[in-house]
Amino acid sequence: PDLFEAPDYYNIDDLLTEEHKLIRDAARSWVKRDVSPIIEEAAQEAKFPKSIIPGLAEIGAFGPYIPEQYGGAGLDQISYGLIMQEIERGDSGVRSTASVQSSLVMYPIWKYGNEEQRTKYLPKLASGEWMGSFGLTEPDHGSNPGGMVTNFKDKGDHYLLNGAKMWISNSPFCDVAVVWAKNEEGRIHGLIVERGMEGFTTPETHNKWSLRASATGELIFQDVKVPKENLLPNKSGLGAPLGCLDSARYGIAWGVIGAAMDCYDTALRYSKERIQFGKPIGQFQLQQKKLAEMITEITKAQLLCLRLGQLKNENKATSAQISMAKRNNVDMALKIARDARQMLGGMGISGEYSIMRHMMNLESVVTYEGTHDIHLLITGFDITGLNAFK
Ligand code: TGC
Ligand code: FAD
Repeated sequence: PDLFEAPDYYNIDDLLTEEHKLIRDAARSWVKRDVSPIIEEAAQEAKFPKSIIPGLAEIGAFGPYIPEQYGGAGLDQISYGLIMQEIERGDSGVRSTASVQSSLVMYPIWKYGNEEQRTKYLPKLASGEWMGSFGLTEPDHGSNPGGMVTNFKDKGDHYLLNGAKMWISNSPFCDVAVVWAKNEEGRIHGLIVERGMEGFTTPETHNKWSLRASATGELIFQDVKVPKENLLPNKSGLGAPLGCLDSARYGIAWGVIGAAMDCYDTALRYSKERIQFGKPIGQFQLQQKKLAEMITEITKAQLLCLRLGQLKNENKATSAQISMAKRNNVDMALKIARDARQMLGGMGISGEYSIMRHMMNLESVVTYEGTHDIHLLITGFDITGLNAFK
């Protein structure tokens, strides 16, 4: 049974509205009922559990902050964060699916698309009828996406797209892909590529030890004819995909708190039940130190996210502020997962508990959406004005 109890050491619930709590609790109940019972097996078998797609749509995880007129949930940024937190308490891979759909597919269509594109794609993406993926990373361009070589040429009545994207979440089953490619002048644009277009394939990447319940793959384009109406008209340049990443990174900063909470809660419970040397292991100072540091770090991460959420709601959050929260919180969650795993001794490596799965998942989360070191350099640039990337 899923015994999870969410820690709230600083009564942060008192700072949330009734609506926030209702949305959070609905997501929490859904994760308990529909994700926790199946997720371990899905991860062991390395299969994304497609059966949860309607549930994700129902809790508002697909486009939480996209206006209701386009099928989104029309919520604020704190609600979005709370939904991500609850989903990632279940599994980072499930949160990945929701992050990609919301912030990397729906967001660019909403922000950079025209009205026809919004009405054609957003309602179907919000309901989960269509699933999306986001193609930025290439085999030779990960941290440095500005160097991408995927390109398209104007052929009069259509564009001709060539190139390849790698490490793409949801790629093996996506119906649509928002793909970033350079035009003949070398300017980056977003194109909506649909499954079924000739020359477009999505091979799955196997052999992952992390994010096993999420499907990852490539996007390959060989002379794909993309209709001209599929180009996102309202923003171009590297700032366009980076703007989507701001929204996804914000969701991750909240999401990983969920994974950390689950590891902490499991270790705390275990420490009171597991007897060694005639005492619960939670009575030993070394184990208390781990738990006390975990709850301190979770509380700090919660406060960071809440304040960032307020800034986001007021449209005042900077990209560098988001980088700081993504970096700090993922690192916090990963360290907690490692400590919690040790606290369970041998049981810590068993699939009977969620900790090892969280720990392995978080190795992807610390790498994708900008690595730990890239985010540090973004902070470094912001505070010194000196750019380490140039
Ligand atoms: P740089 O010259 O600094 O910037 C180019 C243009 O972009 C603007 N900009 C931003 N705009 C919006 N949001 C941001 N966060 C922005 N950061 C920069 C910038 O002002 C500039 O605009 P303009 O008008 O002057 O042209 O770019 P750079 O080439 O030096 O690179 C900077 C760097 C390294 C920080 C950036 O490229 C970066 O963030 N790299 C990390 C790559 C990354 O995060 N990839 C993620 C791929 S998607 C993914 O991982 C999904 S996982 C999903 C899941 O499963 O959850
Ligand atoms: P590299 O860029 O080659 O980095 C290797 C190492 O070098 C890292 O430690 C990095 O921090 C360091 N490094 C690089 N540049 C510098 C520098 N200037 N200074 C100091 N150190 C540096 N991408 C998408 O587009 N869409 C997706 O849906 C998506 N999903 C993903 C899912 C998974 C499971 C994973 C693992 C990745 C996913 N990614 C996705 C790709 C992800 O964003 C990249 O892996 C990430 O941006 C890092 O790129 P890279 O793997 O090429 O590493």
